[in-house]
Amino acid sequence: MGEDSDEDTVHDLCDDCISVWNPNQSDIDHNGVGDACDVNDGLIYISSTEKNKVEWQPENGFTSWNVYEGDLDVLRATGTYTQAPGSNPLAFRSCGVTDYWVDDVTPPPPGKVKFALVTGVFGGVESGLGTNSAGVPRANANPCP
Ligand SMILES: [Ca+2]
Ligand SMILES: [Ca+2]
Ligand SMILES: [Ca+2]
Repeated sequence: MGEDSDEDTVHDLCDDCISVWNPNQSDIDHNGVGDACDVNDGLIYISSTEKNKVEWQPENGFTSWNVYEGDLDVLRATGTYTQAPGSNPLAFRSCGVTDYWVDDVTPPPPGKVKFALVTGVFGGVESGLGTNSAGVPRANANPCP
C-alpha cells in the first residue's frame, strides 16, 4: 500500500494535492493539480477548518483580499452572498486584507451556520465571488469600498 502523507485516504501516488487534506480531489480546471493546491486556477480556495479563523490560499495575481462573512439562513432566504455589516449578527466584512487569513471573532451560536467568501484585489479591481451551483456568477450586493 502507498503512503498517504496528508491522511485524506488518497495515496500520494494518486493524490492531486499531496500535502493538503482533500479527499474529494476536486480540480475545477482539470489540470491535474487539485483546487486545494492550485494557485493558478482563478479559484481562491478557503482552506481553514478552524473554528475561529478564515484562511485561504495565496492565489496568484492578487495583492490584497476581501472577506465576506454571512448567515447561511439569510443567504437561503434572500440570495444575498455579501450581507451588509450589521444587518444580522453574523454579517461581517474584512476589506483590504494582506495576510491569507482573518481571525473570526464572531463564531455562530448553536444551530446557526456561518459562511465566508473571499475575493482577490489587484490594481483596484476586485475578482468575482465565483459561481453558484447553477454556474451563475454570485452577485456582490455589498462590496468593499
Ligand atoms: Ca491530499
Ligand atoms: Ca487545478
Ligand atoms: Ca486556486
